[in-house]
Amino acid sequence: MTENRIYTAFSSRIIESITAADNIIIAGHSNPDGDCIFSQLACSEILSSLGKKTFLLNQGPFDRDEISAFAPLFHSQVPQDVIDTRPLVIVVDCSTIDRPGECIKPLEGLRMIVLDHHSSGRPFTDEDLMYIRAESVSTSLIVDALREELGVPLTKKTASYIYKGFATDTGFFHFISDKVAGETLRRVAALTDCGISPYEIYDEMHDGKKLEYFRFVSMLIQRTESLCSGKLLYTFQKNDEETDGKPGDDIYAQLLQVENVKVVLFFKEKDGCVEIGMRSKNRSGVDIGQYASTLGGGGHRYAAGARIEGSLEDIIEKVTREVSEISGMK
Ligand SMILES: [Mn+2]
Repeated sequence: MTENRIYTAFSSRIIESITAADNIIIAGHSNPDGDCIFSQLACSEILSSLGKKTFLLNQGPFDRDEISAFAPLFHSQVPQDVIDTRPLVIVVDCSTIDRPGECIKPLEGLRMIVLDHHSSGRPFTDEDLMYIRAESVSTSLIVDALREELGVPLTKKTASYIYKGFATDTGFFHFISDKVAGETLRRVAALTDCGISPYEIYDEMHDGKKLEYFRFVSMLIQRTESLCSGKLLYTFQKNDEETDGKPGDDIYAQLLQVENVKVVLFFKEKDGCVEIGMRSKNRSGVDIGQYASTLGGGGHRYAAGARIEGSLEDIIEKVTREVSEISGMK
């Protein structure tokens, strides 16, 4: 057996807190993605099998196709009678206390465990209640490591959730650095040994999009601007331009293949704010997560986001100027 480098042991306080708890709230970030939702669902399956009563907390919106069907399983706030039981709280895929949104506020003061893989953030619980592994490609694989440590066998349903979280954050086996590939894929192989079908899961998570959606994506790609001799590409979506689905992932997937590109930015105007999705290319030398944190956002080395107030034009000007000043972009 090859050594476990990423998923080293959980602290005894984490294990003891879970063992002792009867009621457990599992919270994730607002505007959730597949890794967040499927990590929450997997965590709930695992803890339920130990006889725990779980409560899934996520304020949504569940507007991504691959997660929308699961919305009815989640609550957007915690009723007082649940808080009164002094439940344990497990927060997944969040690097700061504000990521879950308003719904987490009434839970401050309860014991919180944090399971996360973001490289930047601000700690919001005791050190020995945090299990943060920036090298883990998804939070769902951290949940899988917790399952293993708790001695809970994999079921097909749990394996499917963990795989979906993994697939979301790696862009289906794309974003996996050499350093962690072996340990990561051995864990994924154990999931497929449970009888899940990678092919079916891919189709389940992608099929059913409207042709109109792809016409919209192509319009956004059409208006892409190229800066820094093609090293920086960006496009934008205005307030009055609506579409079903989230074009970001399809835009990054295409534009990151353009020759010489190092960074792709996607600006989305929304309610007086601008959401900025940022991706940098593997081996580009650009840590876009580090830059996102200077805007109050967060993420990973190659994938990050931020949300700032201001006009679309001003923010495009500021962010493209600052990104082009990052070393290696000129
Ligand atoms: Mn994640």
